[in-house]
Amino acid sequence: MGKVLVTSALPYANGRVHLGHLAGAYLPSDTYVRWRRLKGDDVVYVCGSDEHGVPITLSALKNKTTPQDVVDEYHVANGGAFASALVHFDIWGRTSSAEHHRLTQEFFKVLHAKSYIEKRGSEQYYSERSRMFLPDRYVEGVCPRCNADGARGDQCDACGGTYDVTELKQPRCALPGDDSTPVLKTTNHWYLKLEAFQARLEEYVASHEAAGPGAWRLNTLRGAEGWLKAGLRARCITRDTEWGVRIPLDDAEVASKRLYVWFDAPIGYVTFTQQLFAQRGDPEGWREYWQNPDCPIYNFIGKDNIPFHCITWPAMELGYNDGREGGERPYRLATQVVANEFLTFGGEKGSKSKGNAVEIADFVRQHGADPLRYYLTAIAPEDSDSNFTWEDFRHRYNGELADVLGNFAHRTFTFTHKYFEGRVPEGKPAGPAEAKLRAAAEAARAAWAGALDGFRFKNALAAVIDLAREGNRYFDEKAPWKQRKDDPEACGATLRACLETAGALGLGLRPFLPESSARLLATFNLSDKESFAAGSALRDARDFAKPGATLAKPEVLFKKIEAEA
Ligand code: B3M
Ligand code: ZN
Repeated sequence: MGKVLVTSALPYANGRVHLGHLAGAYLPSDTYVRWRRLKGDDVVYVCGSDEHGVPITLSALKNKTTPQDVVDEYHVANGGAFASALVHFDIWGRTSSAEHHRLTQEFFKVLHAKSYIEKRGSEQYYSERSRMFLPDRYVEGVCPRCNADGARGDQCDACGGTYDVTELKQPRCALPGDDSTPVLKTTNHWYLKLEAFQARLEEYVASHEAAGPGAWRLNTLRGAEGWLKAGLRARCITRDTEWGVRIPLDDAEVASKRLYVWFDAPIGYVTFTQQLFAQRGDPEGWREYWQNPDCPIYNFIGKDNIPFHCITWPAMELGYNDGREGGERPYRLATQVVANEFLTFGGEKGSKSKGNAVEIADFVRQHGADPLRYYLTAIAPEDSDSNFTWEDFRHRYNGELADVLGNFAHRTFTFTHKYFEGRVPEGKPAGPAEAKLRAAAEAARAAWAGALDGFRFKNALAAVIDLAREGNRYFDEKAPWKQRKDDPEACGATLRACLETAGALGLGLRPFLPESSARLLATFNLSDKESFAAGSALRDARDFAKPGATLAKPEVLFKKIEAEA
């Protein structure tokens, strides 16, 4: 039972998180955290708002407010949205905090002192009218790839292409009230020399090729390998903006520049862990998660974040380790980077500007957290993009949760109440049909645990539903409503086997549907504490249904959702 660190990508505090975010980086990590805790591991789970970046300054300009107001609003809204979906981080931090700025500057200073960061001149767009250098996002024009107008400085929404801002055709300034044509001028920026880490990163990535729990998914491996094959080059880590972490150098040019958001954001994982342990009164405790070779680190992200987690952030950690003061233990690189594909809406990626995505809090208000968690896991975009539709949600929820699992638990519990005074019957010794059902439960449990260990959440959940299907088949075959009259002892054996299976289902749901799992298991009159004593190993589901134990009144677990008019 060891220490485990889990992180979820820090969402930008520049818009409300939607189901696409939840499915990509938050629900899988929360599920995984619940799973590891169920196994008795000591898990720390960190997340928080990514509050820097030029797009936030653009939002502020557009809405005639300040970047601080923008991030204050979304930090609260997004924290609430995750909580409503029962995604429970140990800390919900903010990269605008003083501690985070301090630690980011520390990383910069160490990397700079080791000459992993250097200053270079480059040509950049400048607005004569506004008298400022323009970060890429402040320039718009015609896409050099597909000729669509309104392409952003570094990326085109129409074709998804990325390019250098200087390739943009007919560039114009994108500042509110300034659409002048920018001119190229020379300015200095600071660059992280990624090429210095090429060999070590190749080795790191290759070590995650092999099969086993440390193996990365194909999308992650291919993404990282793509960068390595192209050859790592220095990346600019500063921007012309006054919103962000100050560059900790004695240099007149730093005044109007800040560190690039992707330099500071991953450091947020560390800052938040530090803040969490400071709150717990153990200010050095974070090191046992970050600098401990026995503590695995799992990063859950969306696929667009792969290079930052598999290349740039590990490079920063390696560089920091090279320059750290004697005595400090080295940072450990991530064991697993679990990257998901996208959840789409009407076949398109959810986006704020399109307004096509469903907001988390809205969904939960309408249908509750567990139905949402069920559906997003059932269609998890693990290997390819998957599409959200309301109709499919109703179909899966009604057809699987309500009709299969909910129905099995309900008929089992109500029958026990009606004919066995609400007590788990002893019944006849188990026969071949009971043995078969138990074997199915054992097989389901092995498939479930193996899939959870391998980050295959969709398969793990399917194993639970399949077991419920098996349970229904057994119930129908045994027909206890007939057995009760012909052979009450055999009927007892049937119900006992069904109750054990219901216990296994309650346990199986636990990482996925925390509320429903608790409600199901509460029918066995065991408190959560009794069922899952802290630090205990995985409970045998049969313990839930001990002969003679009294059951609480069952409730309907999953009410059917009517089709919308
Ligand atoms: N904020 C990007 C995103 O939400 C970014 C993740 C940071 S993780 C350190 O896609
Ligand atoms: Zn384009």
